Amino acid sequence: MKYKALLATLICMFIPIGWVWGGYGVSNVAIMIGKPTPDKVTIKYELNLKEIDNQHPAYVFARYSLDGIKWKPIEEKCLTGGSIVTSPGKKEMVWNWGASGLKAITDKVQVHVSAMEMCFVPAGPFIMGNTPAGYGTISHPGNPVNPENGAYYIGKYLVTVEQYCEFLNEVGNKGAEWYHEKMGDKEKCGIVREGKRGQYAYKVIPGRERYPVTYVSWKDAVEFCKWAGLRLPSESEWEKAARGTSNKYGTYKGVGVGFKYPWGNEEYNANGVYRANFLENPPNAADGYKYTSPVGAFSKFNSPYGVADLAGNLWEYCQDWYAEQYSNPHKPPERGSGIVVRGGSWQYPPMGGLVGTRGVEDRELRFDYNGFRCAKTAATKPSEKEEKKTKR
Ligand SMILES: [Ca+2]
Repeated sequence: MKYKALLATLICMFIPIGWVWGGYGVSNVAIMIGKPTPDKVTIKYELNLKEIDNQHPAYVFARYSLDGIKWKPIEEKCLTGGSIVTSPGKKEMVWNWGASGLKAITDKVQVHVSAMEMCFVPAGPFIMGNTPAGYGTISHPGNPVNPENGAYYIGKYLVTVEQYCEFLNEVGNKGAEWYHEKMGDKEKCGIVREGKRGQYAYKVIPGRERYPVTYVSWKDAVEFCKWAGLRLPSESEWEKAARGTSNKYGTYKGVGVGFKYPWGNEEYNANGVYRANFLENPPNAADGYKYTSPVGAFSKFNSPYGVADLAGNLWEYCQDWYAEQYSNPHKPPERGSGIVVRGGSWQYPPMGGLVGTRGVEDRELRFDYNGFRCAKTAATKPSEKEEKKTKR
């Protein structure tokens, strides 16, 4: 028996390709079963996302399979050293597989690791909705309110064709529920499905990897977020990420009103420089894009927190049900007839990109002008927890 265990360990140290795999932003995944202790697995990987730092970290998430067919997320609570990573390079994390509910682990275990760029948004109030400065023009933004979100992370980019394809392949047969053949459109999305029912495989049309995924419904988006251990942003989180709290253009109730567009208050085409992908009339493609643009194509014009493409490209799904007026203090309605979308799109005029502009969408329909990005609540720092305890 001892010999077998040793052999298994050796095999795992030189594990064949295909047992472990790095998705978007990750390569050279290797696992060591029984390291550093028999009840743990060490997962080594290389993080290739170069532009990350403390304020703009990578979110790293892992999944495992015991049979190569069914995949499960390795939850954050079972993983040490994963989740938020602030520099690129060689990394490792430790999986406490007992905490994942497993009684034993064999050398058949497979692990996938992927990453996603995020931006940190600190806790604190901001001004939401239309203000005297006129930061929203349609859909009854109502009186400005100043919700106070906790700290959170929001996806730097819209979820891409490449990332969504990873999800579809990994959820196997269930992927069929979250795919629509319109996603095969090579100008507007770019995921094709091959194989028979029950054995589908999904492929990215070459060149479409970094375009945002379209023809996803709100429900598809929610499933993707769950798969990644994330969630959709609330409407107020979305808007804070877009406008910030700068007082350069005034304050309201003592809080900076932020910007009119994610990049500032200059018009979308000031000095002949296009800052986002909108529908213009005429000519339609003056900003360089007739349909969607690759994520980050306007990266000089990111939001105050570094978030790309919040204006234009695709309307973005929020977690919240839509109500015509905000309540004050802000609280999204319990139910509604549709959910909130934000930011405008490639087929909507530039007013869609004003930070206060709101739209409403059905939860189940799929269009070529809607997409999404993920969000995550930021963990309270241990020091802050301690401080609260002491105060009590
Ligand atoms: Ca355009």
